[in-house]
Amino acid sequence: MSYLILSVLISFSASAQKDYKLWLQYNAIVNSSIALEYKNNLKGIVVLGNSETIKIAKKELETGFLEMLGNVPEIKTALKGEYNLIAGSQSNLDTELKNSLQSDFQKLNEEGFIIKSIAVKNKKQLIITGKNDIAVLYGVFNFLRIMQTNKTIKNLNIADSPKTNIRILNHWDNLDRTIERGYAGFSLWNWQKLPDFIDQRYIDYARANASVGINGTVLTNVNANALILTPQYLEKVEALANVFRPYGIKVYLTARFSAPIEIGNLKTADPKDSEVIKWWKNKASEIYKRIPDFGGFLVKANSEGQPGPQNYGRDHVDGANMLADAVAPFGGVIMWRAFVYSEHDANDRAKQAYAEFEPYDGKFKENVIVQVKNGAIDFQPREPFHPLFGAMPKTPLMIEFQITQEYLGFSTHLVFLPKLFQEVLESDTYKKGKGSTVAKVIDGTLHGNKITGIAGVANIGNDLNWTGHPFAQANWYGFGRLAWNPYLDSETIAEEWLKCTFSNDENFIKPVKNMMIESREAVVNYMTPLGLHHIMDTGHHYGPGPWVSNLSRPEWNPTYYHKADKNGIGFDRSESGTNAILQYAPEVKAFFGNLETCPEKDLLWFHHVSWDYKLKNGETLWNGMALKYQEGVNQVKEMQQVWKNAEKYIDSERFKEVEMLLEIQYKEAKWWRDACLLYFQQFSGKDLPAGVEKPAQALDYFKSLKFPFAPGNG
Ligand code: BDP
Repeated sequence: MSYLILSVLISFSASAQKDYKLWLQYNAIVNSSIALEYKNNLKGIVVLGNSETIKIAKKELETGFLEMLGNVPEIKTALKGEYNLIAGSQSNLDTELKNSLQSDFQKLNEEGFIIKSIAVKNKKQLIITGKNDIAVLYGVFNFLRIMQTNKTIKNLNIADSPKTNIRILNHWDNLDRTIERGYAGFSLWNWQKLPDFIDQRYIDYARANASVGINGTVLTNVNANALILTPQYLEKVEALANVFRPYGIKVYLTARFSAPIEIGNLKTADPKDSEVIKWWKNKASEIYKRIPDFGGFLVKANSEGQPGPQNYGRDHVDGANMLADAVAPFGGVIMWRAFVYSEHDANDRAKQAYAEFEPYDGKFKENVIVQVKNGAIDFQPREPFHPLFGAMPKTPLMIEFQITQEYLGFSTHLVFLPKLFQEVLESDTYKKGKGSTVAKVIDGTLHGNKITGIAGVANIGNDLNWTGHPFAQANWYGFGRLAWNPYLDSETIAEEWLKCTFSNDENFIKPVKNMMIESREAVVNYMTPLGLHHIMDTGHHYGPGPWVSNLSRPEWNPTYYHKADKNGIGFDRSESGTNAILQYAPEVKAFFGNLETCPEKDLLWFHHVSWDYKLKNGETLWNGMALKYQEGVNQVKEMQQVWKNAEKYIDSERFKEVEMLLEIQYKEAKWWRDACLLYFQQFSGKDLPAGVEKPAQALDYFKSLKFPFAPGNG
């Protein structure tokens, strides 16, 4: 273990150390034949190059070997003998090596790596390389994951490049260190002590991100504060950028559109005003002087009260392009969010972003990428894919997932999100015929876009375990893995993560992996089954609130979304309703629009159906819905059992943490079931079917619950 990391961890208890180390546990390898294989085939380490990044790669290898195998192979300064692990970039390899790897290098992009068993002058070696040192670092982390997951290294032949360019965390961190929708403590960024005090956490954060290939971070909340753009703060941002750079991580900031007024003393922020244009140009060059590899800006404009170009009679294209011009000379990008909807628009909220943005296709500058949430409403436990995917062929679109669990039980509920992410990425938009998946839209292969990206709203705070729930670490990890390769299977991700985080024992892996995979459907079942959505309590979104109907903005009320009445329940977005389905390709429209073909998991998203509507299994809608709520509760009970059985395979501290959290999750799942069923029962007028437990309290009790201090709500 590196001295720096060791020194920060030494004061922690053993459990905190494990929690803190995330998926980089580097547990000693207990499988003796695998350990022997590694020892016999890796007798020396040759690291080529001398950059900060290469030093990190070297240290990581040393740490990995020491912890997993008990000793570090001989560190060599030149290639001598055989059975060496060689790590270095293309330009640092000798001609023979370079030539023998020529065709492999051709397969790689700038960040891709090669891990390959080769023979040099008839001597066996294992090489980790890429076109630059960051690629080598990615290769080293990948190699260490091979060791962590106890895979054989015989005949390794990997050439792996990330499929997206911008793989980025969006921190919704405020300058006072509160985190909007954050459930894992306060912000990591200690603005008061920066730039002079470099918290070890910044380094460990960068290391964790690099280990899964995340290469960007937006430090500040999309509901932005202009102060971050003042010299006083930029100096601090610069210090963070300096820490992150050797790990391949670029820093981005959110730009408050009205900053020219607030910190620039201008009278307007009109994107067509020459003073405003000049102000942003100067601001950009000021930033790039400090941070030459600054990534660019993320902008939330004219959304939920944020200022934007529309305040001046301009549109999103005007705003985005003006900022794009300011950062273009320095290679920066503008990530412009399409999360827009308005209380003055009587249209179905699910239709508004498409209606506004689709006509802008082809009008943005080259260095603008439009950031679209995975679904048309707002990070629900389940949403059909956003209709904008595939609908703007001439505009790069990046997808925005929420890793922090605003609508999925905060950091108390165990929910494995890669399952959700995968469902969206695999969805077929049909915009260019069958197989036009969301993954192909965002990796640029469908429309040939130059810039591509995936963003995840971070679930990270200064809790000892980073993410509040030990299993929420898997969502950070899984986001990174999917950002690198949006075609990865969530089961593979779960398995990797479990092995790297807890144990390689199959008796542990199998049931716990299944538990993770099932956990997503469990939360859908006990919160919003059959296509229900946005029925969380208001503001903080903690717990159920299907009864809320008194908010000033209609589309903030849960009653707007479920539309329960005596006749039935669900939001009619079919042709007979808001016709939101028209925003999808004809094949998808037909599929969702027809009750026969609409998947039941999305039923109430697209249709208003009667309480007696017959589900495919023969149950009435009311009975089927009640049984789904019960199933969700039962699934959590089963998760508890699986976890109990896992006790002997892991450390008692993390076992206990998860055990306690699952108990809360079980209680809250029952709360959701009881509150929602009692509320909807007022409309259905029907008894609960056999098999559904009777509520423990009356509806008024659930309605009376108030949580003024629920976290993450500003
Ligand atoms: C909603 C959150 C809100 C965010 C907003 C956004 O409730 O806190 O500011 O999304 O994405 O989910 O801009």
